[in-house]
Amino acid sequence: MIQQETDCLFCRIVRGEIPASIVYRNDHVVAFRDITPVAPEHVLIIPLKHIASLNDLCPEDESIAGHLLLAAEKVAEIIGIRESGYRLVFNTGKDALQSVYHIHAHLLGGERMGWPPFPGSVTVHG
Ligand code: DGP
Repeated sequence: MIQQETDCLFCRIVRGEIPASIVYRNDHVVAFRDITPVAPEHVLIIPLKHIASLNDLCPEDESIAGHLLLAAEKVAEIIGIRESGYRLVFNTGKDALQSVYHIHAHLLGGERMGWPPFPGSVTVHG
């Protein structure tokens, strides 16, 4: 039995209660198109298990973390950007603007990106 939350938006997508454009699914993760894409290709990869953020990932979730990364390459292949390249982003917490508290990797691609991701910003340590 996979641990889920009744009211979590992404748990509801996992259960099929909210429609989503599913790109890939296996016994551990599901990948679907972001409703507000910020790149020509923008897919979210989430675990079936409800885990709020990377900060809540436990040692027992090690295999889930691996499945998220393994799914990224499969999704990239399916949507045709495996060779052209892609970026994975895990927004975590308020400074990163995480808005849905169910771990998700944003898989972004489909055009040449910039690096660093914050052009013009000043790096402040401490
Ligand atoms: P983040 O800000 O990192 O927590 O990203 C959450 C993403 O979830 C955001 O890019 C928009 C997306 N999103 C929010 N609600 C829905 C939804 O109902 N369906 C889909 N497909 N994506 C959603």
